[in-house]
Amino acid sequence: QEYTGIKLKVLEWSGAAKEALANIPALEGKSVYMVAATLRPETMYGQTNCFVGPSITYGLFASNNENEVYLCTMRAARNLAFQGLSLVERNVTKYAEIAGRALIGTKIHAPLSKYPEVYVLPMETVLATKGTGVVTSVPSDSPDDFATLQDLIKKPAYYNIQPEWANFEPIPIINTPTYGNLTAPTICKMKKINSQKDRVQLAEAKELAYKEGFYGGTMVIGDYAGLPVQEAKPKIKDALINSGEAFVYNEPEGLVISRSG
Ligand code: ZZB
Repeated sequence: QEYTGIKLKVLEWSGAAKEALANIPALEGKSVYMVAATLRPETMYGQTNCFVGPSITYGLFASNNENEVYLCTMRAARNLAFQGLSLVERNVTKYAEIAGRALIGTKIHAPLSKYPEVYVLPMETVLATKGTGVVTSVPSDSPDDFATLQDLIKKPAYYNIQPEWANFEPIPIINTPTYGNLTAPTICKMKKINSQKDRVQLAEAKELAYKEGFYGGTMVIGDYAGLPVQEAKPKIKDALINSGEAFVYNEPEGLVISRSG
């Protein structure tokens, strides 16, 4: 699976992260980027936050750029090391470890987003076994992201967040013939999805949103406004990579053990 690794620059750590990462000399003077794996680089204009799994353990790793440190799961760091993106080829250099829970409330800059500063928020369903364990959130076009944000907005105290961290409206970025310019909110409404816990409906919603966005979508924001998503997608991906805000991140296919041979 080929993803785009989006670099979300840490602007200000949450209180808990500040404490956990104090007194680590290797981090001094360096920029830390949370790395999010996405299949939809053309949606980066609509980022409203980033999600981490509260009980997932993340690491801060030396990258191939001496001024930059990457934050992701250990598993992803190993993949990065085999793709020439670590300090030492094929080797992982870990500076620190931190729980997802401690990252919540960290302020980040998400490239291309209409909102210059957004926050790290919790999502129960982030998989540690996929991508980087960091998920960038586009509620306009991802039903999972929209449903999770609705949960957080309804129960900020329960989820241990400040209401203002989730107070970012979905941004219209892609128009589709069937669902208009807020595809995910529209599908969630049609399917009566009320929470991130509605797993079955959300899986169907995701499938619909992917198909409709890719085959029927037209960009309504950014340098490629007016272009079909199919044409804009590779151009936006290349622009992000050329500006140093993203890189190609490959995920090896899971090992399939065949019983037949
Ligand atoms: C931004 C985005 C915008 C995404 C969108 C989707 C959509 P897939 O298809 O199952 O491989 N993702 C990435 N890593 C994880 C993880 N560890 N746990 C949970 N979710 C993860 O899923 C790939 C997508 O799932 C990625 O692309 C990411 O969210 C999320 F408008 O990035 B995406 C209709 C979907 N729209």
